[in-house]
Amino acid sequence: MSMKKVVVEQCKGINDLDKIVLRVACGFFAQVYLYGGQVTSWKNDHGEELLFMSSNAIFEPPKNIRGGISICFPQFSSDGSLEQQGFVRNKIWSIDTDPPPFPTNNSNKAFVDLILKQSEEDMKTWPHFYEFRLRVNLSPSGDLILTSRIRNTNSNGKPFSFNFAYHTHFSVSDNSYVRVEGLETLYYLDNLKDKELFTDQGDAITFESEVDKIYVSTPTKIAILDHEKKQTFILRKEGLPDAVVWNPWDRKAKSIPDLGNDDYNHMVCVDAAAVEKPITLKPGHEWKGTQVLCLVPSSYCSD
Ligand code: TA6
Repeated sequence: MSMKKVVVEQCKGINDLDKIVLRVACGFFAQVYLYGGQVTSWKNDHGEELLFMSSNAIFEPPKNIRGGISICFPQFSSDGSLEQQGFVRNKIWSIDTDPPPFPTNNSNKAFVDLILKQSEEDMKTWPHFYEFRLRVNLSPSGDLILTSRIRNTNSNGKPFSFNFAYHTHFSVSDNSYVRVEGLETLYYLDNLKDKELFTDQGDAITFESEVDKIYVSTPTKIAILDHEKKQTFILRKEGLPDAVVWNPWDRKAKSIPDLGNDDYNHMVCVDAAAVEKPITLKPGHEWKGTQVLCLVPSSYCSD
């Protein structure tokens, strides 16, 4: 029997785009494209895909890849002057061959460090120097850990402010079996009602129509339960106070060319984010934001 081992290898993906494949001994797998620094796949030890990828996803710059985990920086949603979710998901990242020391427990070698710095083009719309280091890490038990470290390297003494999101598309059996726990009774900005502030007294979030809510000041742990698959995603976050919950539902889905018409039923976005209040960084300072995804069997799903 072949001993499964830790694998970190660079290879070619769709349209010959470079990607890094991570595999750990327990059989979990993940892959991240240098284009966008985007995780496009996370599979369990049975090879089942845990992240949603649009059936119409376009793997061709400058169009962002619709699915997996989009890195949204320096903007999220369409408030500011930049393109909707910022520009870093439309850039080719590099492998960081000289990362500053960043502790990882010594058994955990299935990771890759990517880096992106400002480009001439970006400077026209966002005139700041930055270093964005992204570590994609698959723990020995298969947890998917994304750590972003963003440093302001302006030499003109100017601080900069930004919004951020790990725009995470979970693959689900069918939205009628899905509920999100951990955000009950919290305040949220409703993107479908001019970002007005609301709160629901209900219990878990369920999906019967389009949902586009920015929950503010949320707990560090959120659960996404799939009753049909009898599994739960646990999302843990640090440095990211908000959580965005999005499902386009049928009508909006039809208006999104790179989203299959029926795809909305098999996806839910829950994004660890900093949206309500921008993060401000002084030159020389660094911000860190982490999202950890783990998969657990659902005790909730009693037969
Ligand atoms: O989830 C928040 C949101 O900004 C929604 O308003 C919707 O636009 C979604 O993200 C999709 O964004 P994307 O840029 O991935 O098409």
